[in-house]
Amino acid sequence: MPLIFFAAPSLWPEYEVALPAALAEAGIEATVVTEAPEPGLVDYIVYAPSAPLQDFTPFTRTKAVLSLWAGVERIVGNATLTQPLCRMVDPSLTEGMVEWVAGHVLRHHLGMDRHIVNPGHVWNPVCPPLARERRVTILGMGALGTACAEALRALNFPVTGWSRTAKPGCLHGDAGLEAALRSAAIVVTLLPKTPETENLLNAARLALLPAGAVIVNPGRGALIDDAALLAALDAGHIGHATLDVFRVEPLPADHPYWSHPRVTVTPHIAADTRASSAARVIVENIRRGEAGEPFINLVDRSRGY
Ligand code: NDP
Ligand code: OXD
Repeated sequence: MPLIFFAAPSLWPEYEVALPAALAEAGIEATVVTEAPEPGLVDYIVYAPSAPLQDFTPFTRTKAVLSLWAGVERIVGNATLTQPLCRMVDPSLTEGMVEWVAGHVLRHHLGMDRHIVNPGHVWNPVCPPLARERRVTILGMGALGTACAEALRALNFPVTGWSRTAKPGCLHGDAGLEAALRSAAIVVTLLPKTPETENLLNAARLALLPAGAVIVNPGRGALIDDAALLAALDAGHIGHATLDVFRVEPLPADHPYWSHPRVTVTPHIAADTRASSAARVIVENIRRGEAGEPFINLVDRSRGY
């Protein structure tokens, strides 16, 4: 019977029903513990960045570390973590991200703010263009970027995708990035944080965007050079930035993003990992581990995501 160490105590109240239920559904008998057990006996570790566990060396028998988060930048570089690391790819998380991205893209596309906040009661009949006339660029065409692209295309937005590797219908490389930015009315960043993506949207790249372009970032704060973004907003080159993720979270009270009139801050809520569906993803990997099948959602350490 596998021993599972649920190493994120603050999340246990959400998972204490969901995880046993998913194990029972899969017909897996397992012992789940939340207190640090004898490390040499642990088969699987369920992990979130809030977990105090940092040294994985003693977990000699552990078959996989299963992350409750999609982004693994806070654990992927841990030199003591030599066990397979799987990240969270979950239909409910994807669904949440699609809704958040579509909502914020539509807000900017339709100019909703003009009518929602209109203290002067100004009759200002500015009709938005059709979605088909507004190109959205998505940087990062993985699980989340691909689903967002599909939803936005269903609304008629022309979507340009950009990713690290070449794939059909998707740009890549520096020239691809330049083309993707030059044509974007709205940019959605859904990249992982890695050494290659840090400060990807720097002053030079922001300057490639057409004047008035909008940035929507539910990826990671470090993808954007904050000072360069603030300068581009102040210069009027960037029309608005809707930001869900930040270098420091919670965003410090004195951060200029809070008070900038053309920045919307949301508190890292774009896509939550929901216990009932995430537990099934975790359990599927435990099933695979026990059956000797390859894990899903395995992180490639050399790529960092
Ligand atoms: P995936 O790993 O499925 O996709 C990542 C995408 O980024 C891939 O298309 C990949 O390219 C691309 N990419 C990675 N590095 C580079 C690079 N150097 N240059 C160009 N493209 C690159 O991740 P997900 O879609 O599941 O998640 C994306 C990110 O979203 C997470 O890492 C996390 O940071 C964030 N997130 C935020 C949440 C929130 O609530 N705000 C919730 C969940 C996730 P390729 O396809 O070629 O590999
Ligand atoms: C995640 C996140 O990576 O919530 O899962 O940002």
